Amino acid sequence: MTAATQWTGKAEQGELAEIARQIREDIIDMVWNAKSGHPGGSLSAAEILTCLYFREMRIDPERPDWPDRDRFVLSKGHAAPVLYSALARRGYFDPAYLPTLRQLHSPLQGHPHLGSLPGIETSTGSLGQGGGVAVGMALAGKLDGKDYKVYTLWGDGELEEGLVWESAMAAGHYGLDNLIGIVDWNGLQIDGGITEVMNPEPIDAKFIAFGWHVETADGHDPADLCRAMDRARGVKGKPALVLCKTVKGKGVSFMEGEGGWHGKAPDEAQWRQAIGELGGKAQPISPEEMKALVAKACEAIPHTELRAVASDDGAKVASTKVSPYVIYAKGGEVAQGPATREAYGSTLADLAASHPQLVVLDADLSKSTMTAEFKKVAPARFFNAGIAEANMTCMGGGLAAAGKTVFVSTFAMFAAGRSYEQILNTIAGSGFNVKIAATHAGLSVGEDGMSHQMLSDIALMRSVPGLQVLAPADAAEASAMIRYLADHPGPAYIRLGRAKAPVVFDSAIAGPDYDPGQIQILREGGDVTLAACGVMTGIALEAADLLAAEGLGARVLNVSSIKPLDTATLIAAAKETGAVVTCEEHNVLGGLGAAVAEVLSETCPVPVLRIGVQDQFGQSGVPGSLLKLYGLDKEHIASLAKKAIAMKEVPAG
Ligand SMILES: Cc1ncc(C[n+]2csc(CCOP(=O)(O)OP(=O)(O)O)c2C)c(N)n1
Repeated sequence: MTAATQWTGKAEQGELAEIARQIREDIIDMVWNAKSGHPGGSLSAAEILTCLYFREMRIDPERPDWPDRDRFVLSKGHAAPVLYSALARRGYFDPAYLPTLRQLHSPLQGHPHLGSLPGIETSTGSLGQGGGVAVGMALAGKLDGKDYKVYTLWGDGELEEGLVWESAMAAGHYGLDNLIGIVDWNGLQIDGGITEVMNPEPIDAKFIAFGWHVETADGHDPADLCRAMDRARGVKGKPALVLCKTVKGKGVSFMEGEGGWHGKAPDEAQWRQAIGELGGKAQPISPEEMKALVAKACEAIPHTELRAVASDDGAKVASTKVSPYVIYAKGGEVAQGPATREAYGSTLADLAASHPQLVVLDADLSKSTMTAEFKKVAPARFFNAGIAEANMTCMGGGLAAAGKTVFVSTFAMFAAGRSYEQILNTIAGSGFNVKIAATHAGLSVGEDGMSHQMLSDIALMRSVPGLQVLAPADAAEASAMIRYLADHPGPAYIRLGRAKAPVVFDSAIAGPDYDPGQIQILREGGDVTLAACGVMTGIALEAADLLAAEGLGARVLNVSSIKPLDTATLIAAAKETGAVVTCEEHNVLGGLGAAVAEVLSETCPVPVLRIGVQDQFGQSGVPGSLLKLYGLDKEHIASLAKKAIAMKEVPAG
């Protein structure tokens, strides 16, 4: 690699070609040292990023978080080498560390990861997600009255992703003239030419039809590119696209226009040849030098560690007292109160005035999710994403990136199902402050039947690192949770119901001491533990009454945080009662029962039996009948509790 040149301030037009040359040399060197990576689509974008980072964007490498900065989202995240080189050459970090790309412990991950390197605005790599994030950032700019611009770079093959068009539609709909999309129009994807694999042409006409202004440019001519970018910056009332004609592998003779160089590293001879063609000098790095360089990079580049696992770091101290907020009287029937989604809507509306950073998104279900309540009182901070849940999730990420506390809402089926991978990669993968409020979860959706009864969301969501997974027992607890989430940054999933919910808690539970990470003991008992969440908590209390009538003491736990799980209180209950029954309105695979069984089998093996849907689909019916049909009723809980008690009495062996 040549000397660690860093440019400060805006480059002169005449310098741009030299900067792009340097970036190409970096790309080849990085991929050679990594022995893997994506040279083709990085080389094709060298002038595009040069133009952005050295002429167009209002940025300050000394202040990567400067609120007024222009933002760049590399939606085609596999081109990380070109981004890393541009950031380093522009002064975000020392270019000497570029060769550590993809090495274990290096902050230069294979795809951009928010927090690993200064200047990265969001985690990307899963194609199609950058546009929605850029839309969210642009919406935040409008909300805050800021004049920054948001740029996002798509690959032309990436345009085959439906999600790109969801974001393009949203940008057009909201008239985001602070958003500039760029397409690296190199004509190749992995399996061949874009027109052979799945033709996204005509690209310009499609964007125009989505309400965009379109510029075209020679993506390798810095002057032409900058002119097109300048024109795009000046567009008013609509988003602008700069369609950049490029050559994949540009600058290296044997890579140019060759699809095979999409994701492949050169061998030594090819590396030497490529560096030579680019006018540089091949400088090998020994394994020892590389190790030392990674260690230095780790120290020198400010970065956060990859987010820690949050599965068992809930309450550290076991709860010992029965919750003072339980209002269900022994021996009765739990009264039915408001649905948890009703509490969601009214609490959001309540918080609107005191939380000016609160923003709410919905996907054409605001009257059902109850976010319409928030819209009534804070219309400027409510955005409808249309029937485009995955894009809504990404938009939430972009708004959160700009400092908003974001609640995104739709039915659990679409929140956790349709948007699973956006939650995983964009929201949790970036650690964004986005709360996924998923209503209409579980069997109690009722008559809509199977397609709307999400029974797998807890399983999906608890496997997302760093995501809090909550399921309130009733409306009072749902309200307490929403208040808590509004004040505690970080990604979270909250599972809410459609139907009237059993009333378990007094509304006073929503006090400043409320901590969803703490299991609440609802009833003391020494013979068996009933660990429940969501609507099943109230039913578990009724089951405890049935057991009491037979002289059996059931300790009832409200495990409304499935992750992090309050293992201290759970293990104490398992030890003291010797048997556990879990109760959830969810598939028995992967949900609360699985979480409890995992912890107890590793710490305190006692019989654990699971009430829930037995790996089946639901059907239409009224909620109460459905719960009974699938065995989610007090009689079945009581009978399983007796079975669990009998199991602990069987001598081992
Ligand atoms: C959602 C998703 N699907 C598949 C991939 C695997 N993948 C990585 S790059 C790529 C081809 C991208 O082609 P294009 O957008 O034209 O990028 P370029 O040629 O500019 O590198 C594919 C399929 C991915 N990263 N994300």
